[in-house]
Amino acid sequence: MFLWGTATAAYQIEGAAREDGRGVSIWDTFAHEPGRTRDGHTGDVACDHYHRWREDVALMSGLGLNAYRFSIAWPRVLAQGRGEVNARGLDFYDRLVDALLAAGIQPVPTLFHWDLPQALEDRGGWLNRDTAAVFAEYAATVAGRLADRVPLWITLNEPFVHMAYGYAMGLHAPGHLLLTDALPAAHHQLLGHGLAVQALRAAGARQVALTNNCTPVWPASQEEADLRAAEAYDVLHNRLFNDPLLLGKYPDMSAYIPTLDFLRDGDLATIATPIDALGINYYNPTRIAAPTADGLPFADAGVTGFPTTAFGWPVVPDGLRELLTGLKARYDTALPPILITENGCSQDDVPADDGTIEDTARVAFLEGHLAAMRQAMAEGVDVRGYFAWSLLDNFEWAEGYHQRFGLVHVDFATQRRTPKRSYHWFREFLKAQNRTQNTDT
Ligand code: IFM
Repeated sequence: MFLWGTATAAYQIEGAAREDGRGVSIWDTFAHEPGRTRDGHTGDVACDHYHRWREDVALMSGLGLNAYRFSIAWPRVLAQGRGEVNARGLDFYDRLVDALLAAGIQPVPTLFHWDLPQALEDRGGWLNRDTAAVFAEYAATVAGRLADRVPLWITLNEPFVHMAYGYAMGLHAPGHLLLTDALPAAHHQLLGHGLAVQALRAAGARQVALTNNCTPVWPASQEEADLRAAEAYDVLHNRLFNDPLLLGKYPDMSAYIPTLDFLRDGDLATIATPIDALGINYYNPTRIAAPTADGLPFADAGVTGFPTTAFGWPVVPDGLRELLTGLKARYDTALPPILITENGCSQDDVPADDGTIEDTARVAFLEGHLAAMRQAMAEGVDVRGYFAWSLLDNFEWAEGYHQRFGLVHVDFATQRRTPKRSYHWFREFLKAQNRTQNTDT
């Protein structure tokens, strides 16, 4: 069955930051520090999904989805990141899973979508190798409770973004500015992934995947310096996270990373523990030029000549086809089936006087990207699912509530949910898919 879903993440929607024994995450800490997020927004309340999950499952049911990707808040399950299990935290996800299954929606949980327990950050976070093993213990704990009903698990969400924004550039929690010294945070996430795959399987999980955020990289020109910089960016954004997973080795980074002294015997074999699918999040291509003076081996030259989202990201649907066929060309038989685990756009959605929200640019975005995905499939890429980001407008990290990605509008003052035009469009699209599937069988 092709999975058609929407995706969300715990800190972006749940709220209830201090309820039922939930511990503090690095995002609670970071968002409460002055100047870290736009207008000082935090995820304390977010979409209040922790209390309104029934309404949100009903919205998904109304869409006709057969899958839902959400994330589990590690500090809700283990307030200190390890040790004593918070049963009330696990109960929440247990209820959610049951409600989804009752609605005919397959739950697809992600175990880590950036909300590391603060207690683990206090011991070095992902810079500390021990965090990898602790992550696997957490994975086993959650699977022990849910694996009887959850067939497909995702270990990490976008380890590149967590490393780059959280550890290299200081734009996300935990707010470190380490530039290329952030690399151990990538390695330990990947090691944690490999250990978690093994722990999940031991606990009865049937299928396991990891989600990478990938981007087609376009050199700003054919000049040697730009080509070299583009290759460096491709290595650090894409290959650093896909090669060890799929090929069991790191790409050559010796030109800008002098030593991989964090790498120990056996790590790469653990990271390459076979997975059942690769999650891909696609938003836009990246255009790269030779470095300026900021210590990185590349510079972002900006993609121009395309429409842009409210974030200013270029809308390039064919980039999804380019990315998928490029992955197939690069990894060939080592590439497992692909799930598009996120794809979407932010728009300044304002309700009209009659309350409707005509987000026609989002409809065009979805149409274009779905067609590009189909084209990649026609060109031989094995894609098994598509999850739109996002079900709800939510807390967009450093941008706070300023970027709306939802198919459903959320009024953050009242928590009123209003399906947008894109929600109605996606529902009709899914109905048509079902009709085709029924005719085919
Ligand atoms: O909101 C994020 C999500 O948490 C991870 N992928 C990209 C989305 C849009 O920025």
